Amino acid sequence: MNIRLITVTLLLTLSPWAVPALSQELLTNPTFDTDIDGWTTDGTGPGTISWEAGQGQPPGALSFPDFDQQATTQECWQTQAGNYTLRSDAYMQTSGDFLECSINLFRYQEPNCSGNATPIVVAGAPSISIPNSWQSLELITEVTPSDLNSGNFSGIRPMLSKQSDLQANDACLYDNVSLTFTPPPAPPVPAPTSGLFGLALLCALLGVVGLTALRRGQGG
Ligand SMILES: [Ca+2]
Repeated sequence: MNIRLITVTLLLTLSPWAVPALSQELLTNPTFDTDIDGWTTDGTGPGTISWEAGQGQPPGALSFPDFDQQATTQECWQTQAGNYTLRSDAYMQTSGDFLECSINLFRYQEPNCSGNATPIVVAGAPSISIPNSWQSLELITEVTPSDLNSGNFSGIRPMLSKQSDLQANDACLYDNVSLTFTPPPAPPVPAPTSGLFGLALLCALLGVVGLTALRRGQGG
């Protein structure tokens, strides 16, 4: 067995370091390559959403051509404790100087996203006000166990929205949407021993590793 591998294994086994948590992408159609399947209007706006073949990076984007509008996923996730990160590229297409294209995460009373919907960030998501250029939006929120116990945080769903429509041809375009969930770090790996005995054992094991390396060095 490789000496370095043995050393790293020993250190990981005996130290109380936490194992880093891995992020998981939740969305199934985040880049709109050929369609906007899986995305729908939330029923509150008067207009529609559509697929724009020639827009986006790479081409294929979700577009809001009409007045005040929101779009969400048909899929809903039962909320878990951890970090949720929502990202999107957004393009504010307007002949004026202001149009709000924003992203948000909504929480629901029920795990199937029924009941009251409340924006997680009450003040609203990041919005963009630079016309006719692609911007990157990002929203990160932490869900704690006490949030889940509050009884009003069972389902979670992303929301793209277009507001403050002022010009005739205003549109919000979205591409490369991403919703990732990162669970809390795993609890520290317990050391097999504790206190001075554990320290002595670590020193002894590292000594054995060092002696082996020394002998190999002398032998080779
Ligand atoms: Ca695209």
